[in-house]
Amino acid sequence: MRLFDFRTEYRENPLGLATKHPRFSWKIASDENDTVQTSYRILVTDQRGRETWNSGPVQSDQSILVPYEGDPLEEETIYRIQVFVSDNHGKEASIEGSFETGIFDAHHFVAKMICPDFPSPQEACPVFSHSFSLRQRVSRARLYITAHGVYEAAINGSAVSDCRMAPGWTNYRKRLQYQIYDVTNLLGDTNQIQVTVANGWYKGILGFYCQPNQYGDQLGLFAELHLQYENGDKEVIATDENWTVRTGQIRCSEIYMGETIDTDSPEILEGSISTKNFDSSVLTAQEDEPVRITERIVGIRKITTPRAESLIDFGQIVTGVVELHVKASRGQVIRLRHAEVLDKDGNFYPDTLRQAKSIDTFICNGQEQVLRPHFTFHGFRYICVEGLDHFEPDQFIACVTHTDLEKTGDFRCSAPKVNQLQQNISWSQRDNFLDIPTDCPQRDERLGWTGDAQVFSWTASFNRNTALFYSKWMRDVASESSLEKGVPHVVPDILQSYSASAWSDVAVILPWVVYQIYGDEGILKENWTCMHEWVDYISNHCNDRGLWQTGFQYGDWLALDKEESADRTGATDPYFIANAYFLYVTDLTIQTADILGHRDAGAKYRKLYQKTLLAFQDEYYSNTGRIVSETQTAAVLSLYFNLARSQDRDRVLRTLISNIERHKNHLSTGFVGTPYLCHALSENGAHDTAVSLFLKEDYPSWLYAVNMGATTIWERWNSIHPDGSFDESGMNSLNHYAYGSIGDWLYRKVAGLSQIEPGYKSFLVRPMLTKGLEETSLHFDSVYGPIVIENSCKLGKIRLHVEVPPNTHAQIHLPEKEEILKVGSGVYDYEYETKTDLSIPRYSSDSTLAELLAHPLAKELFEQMAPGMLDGPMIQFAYQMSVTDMLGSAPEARPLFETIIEALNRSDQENQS
Ligand code: RAM
Repeated sequence: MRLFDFRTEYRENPLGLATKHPRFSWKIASDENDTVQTSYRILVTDQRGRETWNSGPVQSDQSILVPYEGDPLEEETIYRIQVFVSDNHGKEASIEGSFETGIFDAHHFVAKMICPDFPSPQEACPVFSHSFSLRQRVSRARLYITAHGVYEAAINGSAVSDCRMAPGWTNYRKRLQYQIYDVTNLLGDTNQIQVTVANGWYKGILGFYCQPNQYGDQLGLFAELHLQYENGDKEVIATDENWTVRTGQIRCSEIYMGETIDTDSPEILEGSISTKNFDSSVLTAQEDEPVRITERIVGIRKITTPRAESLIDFGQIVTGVVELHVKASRGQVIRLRHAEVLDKDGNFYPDTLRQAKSIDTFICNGQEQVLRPHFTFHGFRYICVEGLDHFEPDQFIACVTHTDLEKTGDFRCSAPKVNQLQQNISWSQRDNFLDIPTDCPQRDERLGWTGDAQVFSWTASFNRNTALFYSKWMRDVASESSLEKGVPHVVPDILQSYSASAWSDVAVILPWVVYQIYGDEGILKENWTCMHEWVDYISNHCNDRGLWQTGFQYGDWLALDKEESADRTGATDPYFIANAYFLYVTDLTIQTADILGHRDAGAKYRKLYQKTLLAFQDEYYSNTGRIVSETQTAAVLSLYFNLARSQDRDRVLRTLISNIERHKNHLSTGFVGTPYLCHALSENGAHDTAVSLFLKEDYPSWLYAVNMGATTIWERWNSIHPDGSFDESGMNSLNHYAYGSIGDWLYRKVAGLSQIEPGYKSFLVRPMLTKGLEETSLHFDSVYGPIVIENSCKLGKIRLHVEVPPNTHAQIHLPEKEEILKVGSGVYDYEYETKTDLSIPRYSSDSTLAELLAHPLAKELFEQMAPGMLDGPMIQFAYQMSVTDMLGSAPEARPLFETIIEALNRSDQENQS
């Protein structure tokens, strides 16, 4: 037995920790099966070697999020943690880690928020600086720093970190994150600290109306350098009136609009420092992983468009900035414009960006230069290069930028297009997790739309570890929600619109998802007020029958079933959705009350649930089980949220299936129905229908976009039409993760992993055989360790490989078997015979005659069975027709075609085996 991956509050040996009871987690590896932790002991010592906590042996299998319960922690102190574990096989192991505390009480900061004053209004970014010398040798130096705006800091010319867009975006009125950097190695005897501050989200242009100054019209910097000298003395160097400020090379910078950097001879203006009132109680230590450049993609090709534009293609839609390597003449102006896509003629098409200009401008200095914008980001695959005559693709590097979350999950299968879809989902997540979960990264929006975040949260949390990211953002949500107004549509809230179902329901759903995936009860505790107040808000707005039927709703946003009316909310009654979600979040609130031990609240919400459910069933289902809105989404919510009366479930399922059939086996759902559509089918005995609509390749479907060359998830099912023209809606992002929520179904149903107990302490393994996917595999790094499920069903054999981490249990449902195997940790392999064939035959009645004839046996078969037919005078007109279309005018040929199709598929299969 061995312990690995020791974490404190999800981080490895964190710095600047501001929690007084940090929680410790570790993972267990073992060669023996059925390993369970039987006890642990935790020992914490401070930097002077003093023991601050000895938990003593604790008989417990808890190996995640064990809270510190020793002496009060001191500020700015390094602690060492040792964990000793015994297991049920009598084995012992230990692991150690450390953490360093920061500042617990923001009132201990002494710095002032300093502002730049220039003789005239300036667009150029202020560069603050301060020089200082050290009294003697420093043993430890920590920089605490934040800004009104976004900043980058350097000491003696070296960047203090690789973090970007710090301090991130929060509701600055109530919460402002500061960062903590170890800068010990950057210091010399005499030093200069320099900090550039740009508008960012604080003062920059934001929202559809491109409004500046959302939080204030004055940039600011707040920093403290905490020095510990080797002799034990301490010194604090803090921002105050003694700092200086001037303008620098960055002439202007806006998130939406782009940045201009003049490296030639910009006019440098000296300013003076003033201070502004600042309430330091809003300060909070960085709560999640920072934004970083996580990947660098070199330009893959140069394109000259029909309009003679010179472009670079990076082959992938990304979020970030482009770094240019160039030697141009002094004063030469190079402009990079950004776009996600080319139009159908192959020209540069920046229209999906709407008013976000996304233009970076560099003024060169005549030397070899590496130029990269600092305080902006764009969503793009292509750039248009202006002002440079000769260049090669490898001079341009797309720097992929997002919150640096650990990758935890992957789904792969034997169908390349589905793998591409999975990759597109993963890219849209990376591209939109930039400090907050955004709807899209490219246009004049990039906002924390709560509905988008909510529907994608399960999928996101399979793909990457979202625990800290969502915990941070939920604090933002809670900080802007109230019983009176409800929950905002976007967080941070710059729209001042509140309370729409499926969007505002984020208040309950997101903490629930984090709890389920990471077993973190802390997020439930922290959000309890916001969760139940949202339910109370709805309940306060219900009519006397107990239903919520007033106010604005987004309905089933962008559903196709009402496309003709240009109404974006779809055909499902928006109040059906509102009340369905009301019931769903009330149920989650009841479960949360039980977990947290709020018995009175539990009873109160149970009563509310019962009353609402009856009113809902009365209002929205007929006596014979017919739903008032016979849409896919209404049926899906009825089934998935378990709302229909039990005797009506069959009818609701039939409604769903016949609706799908009416759409020729296609979906018609929007943001609200899509995440659960395939789940509802698979859970109710209609997995084949789910699979058939999932694998559709024509519009509307997930694979339609894949076939159209998408590298991310589109906002609309028809963002790009088959002829390459665009949906003209003016709201047409090619990088919107909401429909990527299908990822959850791939993980949970197709690959077959669901948590039974939170954190996957126990879990269900139940891969569902899926026609068209002969092999599936899932890897998921749970908080207990890696879970693996690999399944194949081909050539008459089912094989299943399962890895169950120590200290967990699994229930394995083997495909096509009745019994449930209950297992402890270990590696399990199963192999048995099956008659099921998951391969999709190549030929069907959708094949064209030309496709049939491409098979080497086809001509011979036609000649044997219908001599002379292929020589007929009209036959060349039929080559591009599908078999179904041909049979329309010649039904008597059906047996002929059926026999030939079967023979060709059989021959394919024989060749394969
Ligand atoms: C759009 C956003 C988002 C959606 C809202 C309702 O502007 O892009 O995806 O949630 O509208």
